[in-house]
Amino acid sequence: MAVPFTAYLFQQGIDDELILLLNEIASATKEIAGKVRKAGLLGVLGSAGKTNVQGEEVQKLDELANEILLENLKNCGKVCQLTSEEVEDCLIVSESGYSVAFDPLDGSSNIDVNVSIGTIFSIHRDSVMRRGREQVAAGYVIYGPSTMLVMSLGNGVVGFTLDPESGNFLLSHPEIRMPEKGKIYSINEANRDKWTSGRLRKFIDFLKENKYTQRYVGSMVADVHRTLLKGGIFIYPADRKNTNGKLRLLYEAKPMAFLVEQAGGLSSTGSEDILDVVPKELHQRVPVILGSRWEVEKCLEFMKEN
Ligand code: AHM
Ligand code: MG
Repeated sequence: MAVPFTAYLFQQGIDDELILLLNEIASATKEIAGKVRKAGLLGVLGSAGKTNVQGEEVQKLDELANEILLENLKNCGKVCQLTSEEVEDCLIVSESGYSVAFDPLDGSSNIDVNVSIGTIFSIHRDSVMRRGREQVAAGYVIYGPSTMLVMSLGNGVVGFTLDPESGNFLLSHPEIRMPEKGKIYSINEANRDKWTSGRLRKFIDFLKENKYTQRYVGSMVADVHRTLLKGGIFIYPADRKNTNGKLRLLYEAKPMAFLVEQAGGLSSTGSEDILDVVPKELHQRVPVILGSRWEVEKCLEFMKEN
């Protein structure tokens, strides 16, 4: 019998506060998974008719997922600060404890078309405004054909699959290690002419010449999940429209970079390791390059060439 999530946490020698907090995240995401599964029947598809702090259109399910996470985490008694993609300011809950940054429902453009979406979370002691290397835990839940919770406590990466019968997350991937080199690149190539780095175009051409194939879901959780399991490279670069890239440091780039590096891969903004970036703003964006060591190193070599 596969190990249930809570039993796994008790085996890790982490403090009870963190166990409780991670359990809260697991139960909130199970609730979100339930809504996602029945979205077309619950009348929660489509736009909520407003834009968020970042000027992006908010979907009804974005809002619902955000409320579920905020409610669970505010009331668990272990959290001092909460930061969400959907909320402008950091919510101060208490003086000390853990801080959580989350993207309640990543991949918003895929909600209405029944394509994988997810929740991403990053946990620090006290403040989220810390370098990614200092995360005590990070992970995501992918709402795909299976619902999976993938997480790192800083000692490798593990994956749990939600068992619909028992309603438990069960350990299905006890050790996720990325291949050193893959065969897939993942980037929104429609933006090619807008990328600010011409050298990135050369790198993508190099991958094509070397028989790589392309996969791009447009949900970071799904694209990173595949990259973790199959290797290769995922890139969301700076372009003329998004001069620092599109993805947010605190609840997209930093937790995913932590997972990738814990699984033996690499991450970079193009100029430094994502895990070394010191956050300056809550909703700060950074260019993201992450994946297998071989491809990320090769990409950085190309980016440095004149
Ligand atoms: P979201 O948090 O509003 O859903 O936006 C983030 C998403 C990522 O999941 C994905 O990697 C990216 O946006 C896709 O953007 P694009 O459609 O520009 O390729
Ligand atoms: Mg997102």
